[in-house]
Amino acid sequence: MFQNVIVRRPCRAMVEGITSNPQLGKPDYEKALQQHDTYIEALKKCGVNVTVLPADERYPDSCFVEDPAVITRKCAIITNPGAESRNGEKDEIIGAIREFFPEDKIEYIKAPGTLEGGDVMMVGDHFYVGRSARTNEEGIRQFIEILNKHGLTGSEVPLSEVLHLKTGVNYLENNNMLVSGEFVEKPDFAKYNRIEIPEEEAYAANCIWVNGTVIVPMGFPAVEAAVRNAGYPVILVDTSEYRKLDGGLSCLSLRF
Ligand code: CIR
Repeated sequence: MFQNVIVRRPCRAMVEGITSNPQLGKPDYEKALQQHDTYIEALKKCGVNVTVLPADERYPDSCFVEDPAVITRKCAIITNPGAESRNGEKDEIIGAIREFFPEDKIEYIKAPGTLEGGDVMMVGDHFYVGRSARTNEEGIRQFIEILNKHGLTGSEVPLSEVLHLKTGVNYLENNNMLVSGEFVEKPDFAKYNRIEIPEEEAYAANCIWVNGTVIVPMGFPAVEAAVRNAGYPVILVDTSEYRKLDGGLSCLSLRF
């Protein structure tokens, strides 16, 4: 169960955020704020306390708080984001982490290691880590060493197509996993009950389980139906403005 969630309000500079999909257009800031409100409401309905950090205009992508930190049951890990324009976000998330973790439970990924939280998927006490354009071999080595120190385990999953691991695969607890694209056939995930996402709805592989409920992006009927069929209550949240920056539901929060 999760008790807490940390989010950060999107900033006006988000229109300059990194994107691999410029053809979707720039995000509409007012709409993004409304969608963020709805996202926070959905989380609250799932019974978590939500800490809302203020917008930070220096970092266009800073609403995607999942990337500068990873929070486990045992410790918090401040990452070292591989995207240069985002790297400084790690220094801005520490204050919020310190509200919940003592100093000896806060760990750091250090250069030359890079790692972004979007590449980390938690399955109980095991963490899958995507080796991506943002997360390198040394970052993964440090991360797994930290996990082991705290009695947790981790393993590397090479990526070839997607930005982050959780762009294409997400764990819904109870052995259920949403998989799309390159993750459908990965042996790493063969032991799970894989719910395969049709290619045209691949964006919606990024759903989040929060205390029994699954939050699903709005506008992806096949994924919504599949998640309901798996037995979960569903809350839909429109994330259209975040999608324009390659961001989804998981990217917008730290859940612990
Ligand atoms: C980026 O490229 O870093 C942002 N525009 C999107 C980050 C998405 N975060 C995530 O998947 N965890």
